[in-house]
Amino acid sequence: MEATVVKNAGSHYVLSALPQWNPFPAVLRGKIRLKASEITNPIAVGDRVCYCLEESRDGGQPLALITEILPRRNYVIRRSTNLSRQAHIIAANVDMAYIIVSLYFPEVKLPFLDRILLTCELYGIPATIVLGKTDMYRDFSADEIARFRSIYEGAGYPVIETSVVTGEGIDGIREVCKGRVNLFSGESGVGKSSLIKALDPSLDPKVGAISSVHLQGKHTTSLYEMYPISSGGYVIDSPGIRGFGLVDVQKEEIARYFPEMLKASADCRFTPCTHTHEPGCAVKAAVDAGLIAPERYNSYLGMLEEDKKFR
Ligand SMILES: Nc1nc2c(ncn2[C@@H]2O[C@H](COP(=O)(O)OP(=O)(O)OP(=O)(O)O)[C@@H](O)[C@H]2O)c(=O)[nH]1
Ligand SMILES: [Mg+2]
Ligand SMILES: [Zn+2]
Repeated sequence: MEATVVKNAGSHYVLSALPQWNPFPAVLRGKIRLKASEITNPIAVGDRVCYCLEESRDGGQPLALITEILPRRNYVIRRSTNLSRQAHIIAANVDMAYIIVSLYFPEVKLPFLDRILLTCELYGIPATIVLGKTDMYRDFSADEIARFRSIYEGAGYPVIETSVVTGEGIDGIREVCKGRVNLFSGESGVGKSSLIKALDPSLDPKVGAISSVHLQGKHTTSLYEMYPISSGGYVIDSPGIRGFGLVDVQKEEIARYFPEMLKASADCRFTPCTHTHEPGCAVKAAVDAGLIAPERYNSYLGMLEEDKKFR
């Protein structure tokens, strides 16, 4: 029998035979061979698995045993830091990744956002950016909101503004979530769990306060968990991401996963071109002409630098 992993609680799992919602517990017994030994979790939320039922010895409910992980269509992975060899699969078989950010409390750091976007590109997962908590800054940050939009729409990503306080953007997200498995990702305190609650008030993921000292979240959500949205579709809530080390990408390839740089690079005089010092570089020309946002280009340079340090 087949089912989807909807919750990963460390030693045990919860499965559901999607698109049905019939969550039931399951365990992984014995060894499922890991392809890459440096991956810390063999099974991630979103994985399709085969399971069998084992009669319980005390006459209770039969127990579901996971016997096989079916091949993944895609997955999102990160290393906790670039120094660590250990990687963690955030979620598998995702139709859309929503990267949730806010201009304040906590303030978005663009290089961090760009790393998550790059990872989505690397694994072929379409990404949408959610600029949340707009009720907190809409009145006095119109310029910053416009700048943010122009950077990311210019790079080819949809940007949706939301607030769970005013309800802005919630209907729109509800609509695009339908019929899909959606991942909500982003740093702690940006409002991932709050957004799930706003999409479907019958759901109750834990929501935590922002630390008044650090103006950051307190890592309230600690597990990956999929929720069925009553209007249709599924959302995976995830713990806030701290650092986002890149996995599986060679330095020469990084620029290919910035969609706007990939497009411009067709006209570079040299191939390969690192888009740093080469004469006739079309990417640098596009940055100079204001067609590629300098913020994005700087994120790219930062990734190259970091690559030099850690490899
Ligand atoms: N004003 C305002 N506050 C919000 C909004 N969305 C979330 N918050 C607040 O932000 C804080 C953090 O919200 P959570 O939903 O717990 O954030 P999270 O992203 O799930 O955080 P982690 O689980 O720690 O990763 C809570 O105090 C929420 O009430 C919003 O749209 N407007
Ligand atoms: Mg949360
Ligand atoms: Zn170039």
